[in-house]
Amino acid sequence: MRTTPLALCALALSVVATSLHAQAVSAPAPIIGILLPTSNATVTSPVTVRFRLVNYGVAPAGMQMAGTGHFHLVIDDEAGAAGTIIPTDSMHVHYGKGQIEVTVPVPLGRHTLRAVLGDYQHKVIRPELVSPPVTIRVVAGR
Ligand SMILES: [Cu+2]
Repeated sequence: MRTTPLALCALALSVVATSLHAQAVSAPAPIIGILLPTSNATVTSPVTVRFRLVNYGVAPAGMQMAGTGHFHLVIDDEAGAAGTIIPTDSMHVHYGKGQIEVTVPVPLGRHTLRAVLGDYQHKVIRPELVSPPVTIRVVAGR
């Protein structure tokens, strides 16, 4: 069978289209978020926080595996730049066991929560995976 130049051209185009498609499928953009509490929620402490992570993996701290990290809850602070170590205190909480839902004490009043993904060494991953801020109001329980 003879292959015409037009057929070769069509074949080449379909190979390009296939490889572009494969690239798009193999590296979809990761998404990080906080599912709970919802923005502007009024809650009592301790607060249940449920994280969301799409197109990226969760692994315990200390486990070096490409494409994975563990959650940090940052309260009333910005996330650090990529590569910086996330502090450890009551307002920068590490979930190094790979938790995706946690219960955390939060002081009374208005607070802003951010989920930040850190690598196996607790450094903000590159490029940064930081959730949109979620503002909550913590009130005294009955
Ligand atoms: Cu950490």
